[in-house]
Amino acid sequence: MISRKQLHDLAIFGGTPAFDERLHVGRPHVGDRDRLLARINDLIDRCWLTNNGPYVQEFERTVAGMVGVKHCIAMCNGTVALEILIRATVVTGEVIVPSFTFIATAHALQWQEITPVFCDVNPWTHTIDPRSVVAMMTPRTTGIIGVHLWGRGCDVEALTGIAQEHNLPLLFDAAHAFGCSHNGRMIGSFGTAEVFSFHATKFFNTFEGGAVVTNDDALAAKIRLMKNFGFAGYDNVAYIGTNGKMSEICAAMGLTGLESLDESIAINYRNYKEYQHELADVPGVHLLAYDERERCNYQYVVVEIDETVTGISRDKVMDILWSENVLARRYFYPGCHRMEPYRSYFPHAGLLLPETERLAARVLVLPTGTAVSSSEIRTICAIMRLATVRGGEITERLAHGSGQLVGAS
Ligand code: T4K
Repeated sequence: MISRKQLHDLAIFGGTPAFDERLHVGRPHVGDRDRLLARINDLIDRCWLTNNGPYVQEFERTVAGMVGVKHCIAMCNGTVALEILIRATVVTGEVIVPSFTFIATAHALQWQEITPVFCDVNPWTHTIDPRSVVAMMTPRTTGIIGVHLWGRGCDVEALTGIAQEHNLPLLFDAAHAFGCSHNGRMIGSFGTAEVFSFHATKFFNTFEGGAVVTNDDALAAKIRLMKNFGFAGYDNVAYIGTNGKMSEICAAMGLTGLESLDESIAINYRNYKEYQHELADVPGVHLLAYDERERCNYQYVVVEIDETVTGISRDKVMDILWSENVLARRYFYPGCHRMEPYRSYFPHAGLLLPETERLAARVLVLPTGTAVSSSEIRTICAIMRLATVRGGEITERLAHGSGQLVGAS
């Protein structure tokens, strides 16, 4: 293994990169390939490729059972699932949503000309801050969307109280939170309805995919119509709809992945513990903790770099990692409010979002999943340790042009 003890060992200063091949934050898990291929053969033999086929129905039943809800409506991706759910419940006005999330949460609103009003997050959990929700309310507020960021449950109880008091639908973007619980109850069963993403980069995937989960019978029926052009039967369109259907091959991937879900979580947990152990005593590097009393998928390994302690910015640490072929990501930089069109609509939004601004400058997501071994994690952590313990010196050398930036940031 390549040592990372001296500054000249770092690839950014001319050393050999620690990894020959790039390490990604989210390599897709495939599960048992033979089981998947058998299912694909079956669906080809059946000649039933989409439109509510048997695999999609089985997938929906299984997910609903796991989450403990009456309805799961599988979709082609998480973004379309969000759009359809929002259209089925909100329709107009302003919806309060955290800015510290993937851009899809905000776009799903704006796409339908509903205004996302950005609120701040709790600095410890990175999830929506209920006090900020209250502060952002106006007479035009028509809903609240909480995001269970990194798979950590929002303060569901406080949000439910606010939503009930103001008679608003409470939706959750649970894109990260499949297989996670909050206060012992599975995420997916809270609020009016919740949305999962099963994108390839998630610990559990259907290539592309997503779902709305809910206990509301009428809402589920409406969403089923909406994701299938509004068809209530042959030649009978009952509602405005779109094409949000999940295909059979995606459901085949999902059913296969569900069979190895525990194994995927165990690997993520092992990786998380390895990072926790290796980074515990690195000053200025804080690993986001998961509550181990809850069920958790440990999909994201999230660190915060405190530049006031390390003397090196998060972005420079990321450049160092990229030059070593570790493709760490600064999700969800710079915050939705600093992306278009929101940046132009609300140029001063950042003034009301101090925690979002702070996190956007500090957060770095590290590689995990089945494609990363324990020894690779130890090497990543050794790089992080060297980069941050000698951060001040590195910053100075880079300022004088002695490093080879790879253009990650
Ligand atoms: N709400 C939230 C809170 C979300 O985080 C997301 C999606 C959504 C809603 C919307 O759900 P979907 O409509 O996507 O179902 C990724 C994903 O595309 C996105 O699904 C995810 N969140 C977001 C957090 O991350 P990028 O920009 O990181 O994708 P990309 O292509 O850079 O891939 C990440 C890493 O994974 C790379 O290092 C390459 C590697 N990779 C990627 C793919 C696609 C692979 O190794 N194999 C692959 O097949 O967005």
